[in-house]
Amino acid sequence: SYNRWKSITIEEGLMGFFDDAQEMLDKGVSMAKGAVSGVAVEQQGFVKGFVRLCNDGWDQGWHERNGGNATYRLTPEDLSSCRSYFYDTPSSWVPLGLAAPGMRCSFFLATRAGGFMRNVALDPDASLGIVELNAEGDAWRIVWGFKNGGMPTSEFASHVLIHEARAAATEGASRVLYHAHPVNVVALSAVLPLEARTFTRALWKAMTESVIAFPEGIGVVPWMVPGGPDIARATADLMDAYAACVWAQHGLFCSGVDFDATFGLMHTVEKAADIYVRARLLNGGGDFPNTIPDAGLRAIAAMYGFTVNEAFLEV
Ligand code: 2HA
Ligand code: ZN
Repeated sequence: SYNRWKSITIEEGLMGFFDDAQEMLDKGVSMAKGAVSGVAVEQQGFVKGFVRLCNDGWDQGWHERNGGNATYRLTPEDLSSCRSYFYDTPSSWVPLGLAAPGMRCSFFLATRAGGFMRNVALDPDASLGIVELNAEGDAWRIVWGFKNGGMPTSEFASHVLIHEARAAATEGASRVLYHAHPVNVVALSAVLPLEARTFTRALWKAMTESVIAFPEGIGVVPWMVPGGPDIARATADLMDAYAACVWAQHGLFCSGVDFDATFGLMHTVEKAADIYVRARLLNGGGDFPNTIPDAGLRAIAAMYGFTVNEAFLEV
């Protein structure tokens, strides 16, 4: 046949064996643990979406070294399709350092403390884990992943408290939290007054898409020590009102109903910051003459039928 001389790679040659072996392994796990879905945790849609977000963030240059972290709050359906793969014996309970009673008994997929975003796709069950919150919402334990000894991100307390705030603000719709270190947002925090209105107006007026992506504006937390309960409370207080919040001299926190919305928000805020920074540089560092007028921002909202935060517009 004409296929006779078709060349294949060594990997394609090996794949046949690999598929058979994988199928047997999967069956073994399912039978041993009584799986209902038969779809391993790594193959679940929400885990694939999470891994893709981490990898895309790395590709964007937002995650030097162990910079950045992410969490996803599981739905009841996610939980029932994964539960059979959870550890027979979870880790012991670890205090969260604060209480988020609104998040009691929730399960979160989380990046690993000290993990590098560039490695997540290579090794999801070591780079990621699923963590359960106790009935008081003040302690967690590992039920899946963090293979070879690991624990959730150093910002886990922030994540849980912000999830609580965002879930309350969105009637439970918000599920994804993503923290990154995008260069232009951090650079802007060196020169702009560290408050929500100034930051929001700079980004809204520099790029048309901004007001559509974050019509409520973005919050700004002044520089604080990361990883502790104080920055967690300060951020959660602001993200009551905003889906995104800048950490001065550090990075950006974004939330959303799914991975696309959350990644897209991070991307849009950073792109607007990039344009703003370039425009100031082109103009010798100062304010530049051509920006979207406030009436124009109102007109975009009217045309597309959303509400813009009037407190950040001039009358
Ligand atoms: O996960 O980005 O803020 C590492 C960090 C801490
Ligand atoms: Zn950080």
